[in-house]
Amino acid sequence: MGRLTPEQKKFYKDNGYILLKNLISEKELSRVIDEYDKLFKRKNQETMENSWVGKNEDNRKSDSPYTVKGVHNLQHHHSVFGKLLYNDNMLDALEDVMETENIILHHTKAHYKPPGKGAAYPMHQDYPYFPYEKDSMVAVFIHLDPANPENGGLFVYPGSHKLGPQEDVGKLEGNFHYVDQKKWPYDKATPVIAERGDVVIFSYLLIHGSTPNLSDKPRRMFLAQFASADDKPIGEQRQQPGYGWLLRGVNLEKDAATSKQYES
Ligand SMILES: O=C(O)CCC(=O)C(=O)O
Repeated sequence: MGRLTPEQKKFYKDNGYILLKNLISEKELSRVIDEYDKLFKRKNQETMENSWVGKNEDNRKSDSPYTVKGVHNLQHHHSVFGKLLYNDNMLDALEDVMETENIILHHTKAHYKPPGKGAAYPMHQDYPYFPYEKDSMVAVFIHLDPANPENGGLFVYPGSHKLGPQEDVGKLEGNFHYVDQKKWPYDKATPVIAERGDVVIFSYLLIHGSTPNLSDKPRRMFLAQFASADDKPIGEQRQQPGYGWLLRGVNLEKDAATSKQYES
């Protein structure tokens, strides 16, 4: 069932992202935020996976104010996150932008940017982390707090998804993936100003990043990555525990052989 207007669909096609309101009810959002906060509290922050620490490896230390705290695959920590993946409004919107009703999960994650100095994400494409043959992969970025340039909100280069994969400067310099920051600076990118509960869907080819959190409150987000069931990963990729979970439609490509159950 479609959800987006023809104008919204065109906006997504032209720009590679779209900001959507009212996909998630206040009741569901509050429940998610409650369990999100409990999860982050439950996990000793020292032992949590740190998704992005900037160039200084010392920032990996748990007490570093620069660290972004990350948890992957939250649906394995509390059922509320798995339920969120079946949100019909979200899946309706995904159907519209992905142009398929057969939608699989790749993974989910949460980034908690601490107040004051939570690190920035340099401009990057998600593509090099998990390239797919048909480029069907999209992210759904759910804002659990209002976001803007001051508190570490998203910045995007509208239309950059049409340029295909860009030079992966991050890989040349180290372990992460990011594009040439001089060619794609923050100050020429478009800030995505979002309210609590707003959702941004964007292509994995869209060049995007986010600024440090300079506000006095944390900036929380939940992100899920989805692909079309008939798309295939290119090359060896890091295994994701929830990978291939069908959230809507049918997977006609799925092999029934037990030996192939980890393939999409
Ligand atoms: O959490 C953020 O601010 C940015 C996350 C992001 O860009 C990503 O995970 O690809």
